[in-house]
Amino acid sequence: MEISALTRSVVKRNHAIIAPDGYINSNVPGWLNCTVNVIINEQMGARLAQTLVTLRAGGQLTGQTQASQIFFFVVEGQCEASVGSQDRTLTAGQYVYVPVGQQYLFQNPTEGTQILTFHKVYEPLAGQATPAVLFGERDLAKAPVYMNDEALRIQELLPNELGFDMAVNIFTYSTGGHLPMVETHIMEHGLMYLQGQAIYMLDNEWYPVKKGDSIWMAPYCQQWATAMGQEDSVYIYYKNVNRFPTVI
Ligand code: UGY
Ligand code: MN
Repeated sequence: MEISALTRSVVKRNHAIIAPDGYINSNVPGWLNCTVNVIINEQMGARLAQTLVTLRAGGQLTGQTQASQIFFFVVEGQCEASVGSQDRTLTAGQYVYVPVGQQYLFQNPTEGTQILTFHKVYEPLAGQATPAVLFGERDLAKAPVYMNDEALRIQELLPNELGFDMAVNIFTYSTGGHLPMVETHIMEHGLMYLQGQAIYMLDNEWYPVKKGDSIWMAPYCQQWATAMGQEDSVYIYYKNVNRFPTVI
């Protein structure tokens, strides 16, 4: 029998593991006929938000971005997306980036469609245009080898241009793949595992993680990870980029 008093989730000062077993649903105005789990937000000390939305048949997400841009990624299922003047059907692995001040509508989902969102307050940069709406899809063929290690591949889902102040990448570790060093950096991460299992080290603590788990890493939270098991270990992650690093 499972013991309901146990969980792999932890919430610490500079990192969190959020496993689905502890989800409690939120109501979000304009997001209808769906369950919304707010996995990361500023209440934790984060400077991004990450949610997971599960749509019922007839569900819809409607709204207008304000100060924050939103990246929507279809984890499972399919739905119709209307953003700006563009209408597309999005299936698993496809995404749309919605810049600030833009209306969006997601509708006609298949039952159980899951959409992951990353939100960040947009910081404009003088001389750089605010990014436009962007559609795209997961594609391992567009994921170059990372740091000369054939076991590691990263696909960048947003262009590496100064107008963007956030990156969203898909990181694939094949069996035996691991980060080449303990990373110690100013950038913050939110992530969700899309496939497989891994061991993640955060601030010198060791966590087994798997598909469906999410992780928050504050700036300077030391991090290392290795794939575990017989299949690729894959996560989609957010990172803040391209802005002046200090107010001093
Ligand atoms: O881009 C990154 O900082 C990435 N290598 N970090 C991570 O996957 N934890
Ligand atoms: Mn990192």
